[in-house]
Amino acid sequence: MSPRRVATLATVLAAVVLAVVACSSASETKIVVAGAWVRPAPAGGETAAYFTVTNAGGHDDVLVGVSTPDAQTAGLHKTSTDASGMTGMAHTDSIAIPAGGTVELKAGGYHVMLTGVTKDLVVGGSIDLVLTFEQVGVVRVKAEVKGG
Ligand SMILES: [Cu+2]
Repeated sequence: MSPRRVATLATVLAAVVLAVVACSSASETKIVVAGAWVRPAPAGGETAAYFTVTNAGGHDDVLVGVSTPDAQTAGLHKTSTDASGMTGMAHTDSIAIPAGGTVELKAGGYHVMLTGVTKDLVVGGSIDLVLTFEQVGVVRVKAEVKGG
């Protein structure tokens, strides 16, 4: 082969590799967790943590679990208001994160419930959250302690 043909072949191969990479990443699930924060609480107390999950990939995913080294228990909860106006919260096993969608955990909706926090959570501090998704597996995030 002439050097020119080799160069052409290399270019074609590079293009093929790039196309394959682009294809596989477009079809994979891509989960981004942003803006994680937790309400202040005294050591031993309970509190709630919030964050936004974006699924930038082409497959649905499901948040199936949460844990933290910074509290005795951590669980997924949902706050809702019933027909009579009573607000309560209940454990939920999972939160669906549809392909291309964003799910916000926020006051009045989904949240991470923490009980028995192992240290005083004061503004400026942080805790570690370990989130488990059905497709992408474990995602670790730092939640900043914030008022509000
Ligand atoms: Cu709760």
